[in-house]
Amino acid sequence: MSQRRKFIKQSLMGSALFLPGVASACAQTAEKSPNSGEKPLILSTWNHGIPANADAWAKLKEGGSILDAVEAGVRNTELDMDNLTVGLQGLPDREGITTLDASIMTGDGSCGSVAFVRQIKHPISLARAVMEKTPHVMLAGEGARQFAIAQGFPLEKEELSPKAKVAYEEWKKTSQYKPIINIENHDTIGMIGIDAGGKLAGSCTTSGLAYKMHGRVGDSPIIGAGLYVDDEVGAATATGLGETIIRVCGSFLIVELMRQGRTPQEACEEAVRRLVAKNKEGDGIQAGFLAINKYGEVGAYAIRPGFNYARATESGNVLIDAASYYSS
Ligand code: SD4
Repeated sequence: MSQRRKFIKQSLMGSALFLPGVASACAQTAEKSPNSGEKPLILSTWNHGIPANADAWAKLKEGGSILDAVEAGVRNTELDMDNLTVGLQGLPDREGITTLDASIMTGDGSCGSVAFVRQIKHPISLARAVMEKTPHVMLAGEGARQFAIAQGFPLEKEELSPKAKVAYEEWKKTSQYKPIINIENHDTIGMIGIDAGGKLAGSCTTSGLAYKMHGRVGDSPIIGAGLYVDDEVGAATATGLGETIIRVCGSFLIVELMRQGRTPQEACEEAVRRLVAKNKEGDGIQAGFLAINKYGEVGAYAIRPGFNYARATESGNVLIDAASYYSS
């Protein structure tokens, strides 16, 4: 068993919430309760969120800011060779080139992102550099790569990871362009966190849709789609078929619904309803949202079953199944 898998297993076994049914039930009731929030709190998408949360938590505990924490957390996933949807080991586009998208944001409105970037191992740190060292929010493609070089980021050799290479060779046999996402292929990490004092930050990083058109950019680097954070209200992040999330400005929508008084859970559910109504992609699609409000209450909801998230607080780091719009 790999270290990562072992860690996940241990984390689950150490928790009272490790039975999926129990976990969902607890999440449901806890999320509806107005006084259930816990701070600090780190949430992230999918089961690789467990080790990512652990790194984010460690960063907070050693005195890092919530921004440092959400950057450190997803850097873990960017190096995870088993994850084919994040980092340079991710599945390539149709041309066989892996291109990455990432964004980072803090609750005061500061944000940075990179899109369609190549050869950079930690696009989340490049997104942070865009936020902190340029007057811009977003850099894309060759410009992002040039900026990375200027900032001293090492340029990695452009070659597919062993697992991605096998998968790409297999895909090329039919070259079928069918953007199924999050049923067979998922794993983007979106992370949102709140510190003990109520400051919020979030991060999101992905290699995007497998076998996408060269140049395709998803929701993850788009502020308001894949990620949105506002200290006055809360934060949200998204995973799933980016086109569907961009159409409803998913993360911004959730934060605005919370601003109008919805709980994080109600806001995520409304965003999924909106997404289903506005998208004609048909049956096979998946997208999921995670949200927290400034009190540390949590929401999570997806189009269909299978979406889970990791939640780290002082009481542990646990994996929770999200509820969904469709039952299958
Ligand atoms: C994208 N939202 O590029 C990303 C993909 C994803 O889990 O979330 N995969 O559309």
